[in-house]
Amino acid sequence: MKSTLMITALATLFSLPLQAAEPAPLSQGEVRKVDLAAQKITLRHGPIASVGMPPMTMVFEVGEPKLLEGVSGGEKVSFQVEQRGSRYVVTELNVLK
Ligand SMILES: [Cu+2]
Repeated sequence: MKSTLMITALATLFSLPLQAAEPAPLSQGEVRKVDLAAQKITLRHGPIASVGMPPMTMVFEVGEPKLLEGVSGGEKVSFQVEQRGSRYVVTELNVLK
């Protein structure tokens, strides 16, 4: 009986930090333009809850150049955005097939 309680307590302790560390859900968008040289991407995006942004078309910086590899205009993507000061940086980008 006592050990069951202990296991439950441990499970609770360990699951809380895991939930807190979960990344924000991905946002959806469509690629308008890719600028490899400037490491920028123009996306028409849906709402981005993680940074409180409504749907719009805008230019994002890209965290790593390799995120833009094989990405071209017209493709649907899911992506993650991080706000760094006044800049919005795409940190994850997946082309949706
Ligand atoms: Cu925006």
